[in-house]
Amino acid sequence: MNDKSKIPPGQKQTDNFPVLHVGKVPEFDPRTWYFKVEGEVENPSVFSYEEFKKLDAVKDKSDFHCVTGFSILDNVWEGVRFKEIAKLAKPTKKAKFATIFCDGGYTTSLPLQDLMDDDVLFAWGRNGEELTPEHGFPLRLLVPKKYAYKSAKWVRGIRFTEKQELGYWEQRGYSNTADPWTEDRYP
Ligand SMILES: Nc1nc2c(c(=O)[nH]1)N[C@H]1C(S)=C(S)[C@@H](COP(=O)(O)O)O[C@H]1N2
Ligand SMILES: [Mo]
Repeated sequence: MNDKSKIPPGQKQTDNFPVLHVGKVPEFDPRTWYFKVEGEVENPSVFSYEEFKKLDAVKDKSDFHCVTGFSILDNVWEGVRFKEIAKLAKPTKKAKFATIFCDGGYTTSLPLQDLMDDDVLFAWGRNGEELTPEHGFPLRLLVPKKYAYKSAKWVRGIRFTEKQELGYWEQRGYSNTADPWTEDRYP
């Protein structure tokens, strides 16, 4: 479906799902995989794969905008909301940002305010199917309101912080606000 009102300026809609990342797709072993929550929280924790999959999951439809210019509308993601994990972790009063870290060293970070939105998910499924490894299986972040370099693949944990730690692309000159509607591509 073509819905021009949902395509931000300078973007083109695509119906396929391009694969884009730096480095190689990491190996996944459900017996050794874990998800770590650390930093400015009252309850630091480590979830096994089995434990993570038992958290309250939701389905949420949202759009995906890559800074290189493609947009994919109406993806139905399945996973756990960021705010569900924050509820368990209990960020301290000092916590204002979170860094999402991934297998292979990729990172991104956002103000907690943005991450607490209902559409921010740690997802394992899209449109009724399990994500492929290339698209981030077993777990990727989705931050639909931001350019997709904030939607980190192969996520292994969250670090709540008082000050923002710039992410991989943000350190390399991409906009830290990353708002597709105002074309925050570069600073
Ligand atoms: N771990 C990791 N996550 C990543 C990236 C990456 O290089 N490494 N690239 C980002 C960028 S720039 C984009 S556009 C999307 C692409 O996601 P896709 O390959 O599922 O389309 O992943 C994001 N997440
Ligand atoms: Mo991207």
